[in-house]
Amino acid sequence: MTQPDTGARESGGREQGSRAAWDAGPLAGHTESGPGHPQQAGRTAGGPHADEAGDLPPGQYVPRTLPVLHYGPVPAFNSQTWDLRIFGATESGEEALLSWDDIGELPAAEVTADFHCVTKFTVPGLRWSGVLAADLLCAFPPAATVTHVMTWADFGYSANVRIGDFAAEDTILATHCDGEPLTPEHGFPLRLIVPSLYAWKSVKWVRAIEYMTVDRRGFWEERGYHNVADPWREQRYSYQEVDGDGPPL
Ligand SMILES: Nc1nc2c(c(=O)[nH]1)N[C@H]1C(S)=C(S)[C@@H](COP(=O)(O)O)O[C@H]1N2
Ligand SMILES: [Mo]
Repeated sequence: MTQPDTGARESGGREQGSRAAWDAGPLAGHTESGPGHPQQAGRTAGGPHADEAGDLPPGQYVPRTLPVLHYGPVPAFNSQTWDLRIFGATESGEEALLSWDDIGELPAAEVTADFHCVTKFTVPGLRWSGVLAADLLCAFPPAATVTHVMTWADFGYSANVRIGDFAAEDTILATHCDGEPLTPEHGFPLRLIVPSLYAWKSVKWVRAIEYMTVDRRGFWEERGYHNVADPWREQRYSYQEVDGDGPPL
């Protein structure tokens, strides 16, 4: 069940077939990894993590293992050339360009949260460490007029969130998950985690943060997925949007 675009594999007998990644939505490149992916060992539905989930958002279930989901290839990392660009409506009017070493200078923090994919799996109780988005906002302040933040990844993937969701106390730019450095397929070296929103907003391989004074749709938000994406309100698709949820499609 290899998908030509990513080489991703889907186990469990559900055929993704030759559906274009486009049509597959945030399920594109879906791999439910099985044995041979040691970072996922022990994360079973009947295990302790399931109990930590408590209430799940409507329509969600706890899967057997933590799937790997993304559109396109996994980027290579070079600590010498990697950078994080903070641009758009900054308070100072200047862009910032952070090196990998600069990231290590920012205050460290930890967040434990459930991870809700719009394809209906929830992975309970993941422990992310890195830099709180709120601390990044303090270190690199946006202009007072900023309403939304676009997070950009390698190869052009992007996701927009409201400034309030970005600044939320549990939104983190993660370098580690459950005490281990992120694996390449889960977003090494740096990924955004927005626990309050569906996981397509949790951009892997982050390379730029754009402060916006007007909302703009990201990759999946342009392709039929809800602009806001609150799992507790089951905001899955753009046809569910009401006035004020997002810019016109
Ligand atoms: N750069 C990038 N980040 C991404 C995606 C992607 O295609 N590209 N897919 C998103 C989706 S739809 C999900 S469900 C999660 C999956 O994260 P995981 O692979 O670590 O489980 O990553 C999100 N972040
Ligand atoms: Mo997803």
